[in-house]
Amino acid sequence: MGATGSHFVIPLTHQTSLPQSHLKSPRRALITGISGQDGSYLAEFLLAKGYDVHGVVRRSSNLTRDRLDRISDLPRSNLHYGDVTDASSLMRLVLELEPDEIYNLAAQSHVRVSFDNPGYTVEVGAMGALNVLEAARLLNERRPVRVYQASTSEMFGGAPGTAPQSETTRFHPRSPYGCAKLYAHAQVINYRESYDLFACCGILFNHESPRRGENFVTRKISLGVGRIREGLQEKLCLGNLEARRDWGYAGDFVEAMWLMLQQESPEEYVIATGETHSVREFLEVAFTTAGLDWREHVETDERFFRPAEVDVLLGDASKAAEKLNWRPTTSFESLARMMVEHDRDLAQRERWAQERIAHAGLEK
Ligand code: NAP
Ligand code: G4F
Repeated sequence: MGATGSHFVIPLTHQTSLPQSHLKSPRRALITGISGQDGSYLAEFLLAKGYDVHGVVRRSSNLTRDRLDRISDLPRSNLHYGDVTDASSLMRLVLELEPDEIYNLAAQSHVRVSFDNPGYTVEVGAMGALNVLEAARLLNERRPVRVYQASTSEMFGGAPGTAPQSETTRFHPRSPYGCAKLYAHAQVINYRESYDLFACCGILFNHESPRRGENFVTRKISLGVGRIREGLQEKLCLGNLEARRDWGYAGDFVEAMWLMLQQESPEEYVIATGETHSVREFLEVAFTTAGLDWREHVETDERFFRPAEVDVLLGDASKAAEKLNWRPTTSFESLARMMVEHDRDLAQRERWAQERIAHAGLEK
């Protein structure tokens, strides 16, 4: 039982990872950022493949582990308190666990927030990745380890004329977040070339799901649609509606992370759907799904615009299709509908809860 009661944090001193038994045991993966959208899907994916999954979670005053509910009682799931900015504890964890694969997903991943907190974003995204690489380098001297780094299409910057972006497109990041990720990306290649470390970068374009953080645009919209439909709010305030993104489904994208680490040699791969849509188009599908007209409910607010915008992202994932045999399975429309249906359900439960409280109040 974990330190938190209902969750499953195993104290480090209770780890069972002895090197002698390692050869016979299932493959072991360590995921930083396991409590995030991608971390939770990846953990489920790896558990289904028979892996022992270990995840790094940060201590916070509020438990943020809802996305891990489905796996929290499974015997092969293990959580450890840690932080990628804490190099020594990360090193200790990696050397004690001796994972076969490390997935570095930890980041302050919100682009707008990175303009407000650039130092922190760089500390986690850039130095955190360096700490992961250093730990992997030391482990690699003892036994082979493979590393996945969560790179991003934000590194391209989306300048006119650059779409579709592929592995050979020039990088031109336009946010502290993008710059931090580009540093990490370059270090992965440097560690590969300098130390013969099996380390890959997945250059992932936007991917969403019902588990997406609530302040990213697609989830903000699907949550807003649900609440407007249930009469819980009237308006939705957004920023730039003209920005275009290549939006895929997170459940599809985590498979690509794993596939990269199963190849003979480590390389970079763009992972994308090959379609681009504007925020306005997402609004259209999301509101129509709930029988609403977005023009009656959406307002724009300066607060949600960015000092610099990435105008158009559109990925060319033909290398991943050819070498990894990876293809997205979820269309833009299905993704938007999936998110709206999930969040209508949430809003309905919120309304019922409010009605029960109001009703109980009347009975007093
Ligand atoms: P997310 O939902 O924001 O999750 C980020 C995760 O990182 C959370 O588990 C968070 O923990 C953890 N984290 C933050 N700071 C940390 C630290 N100092 N030490 C350890 N863990 C820390 O992001 P996501 O959408 O799953 O994305 C996963 C990764 O892919 C990120 O690196 C992101 O930048 C990158 N990426 C995402 C997309 C996308 O469209 N989703 C596209 C390209 C690349 P808490 O729960 O404690 O905050
Ligand atoms: O949903 P977003 O915040 O995602 P963004 O900035 O594209 O970043 C996401 O994808 C990256 C991959 O390309 C990841 F690396 C990164 O970690 C993150 O997952 O914004 C999408 C677009 C932007 O152009 C933004 O200006 O939507 C526009 N937007 C308009 N109104 C808004 C809003 N974005 C947010 N978050 N909130 C708004 O109200």
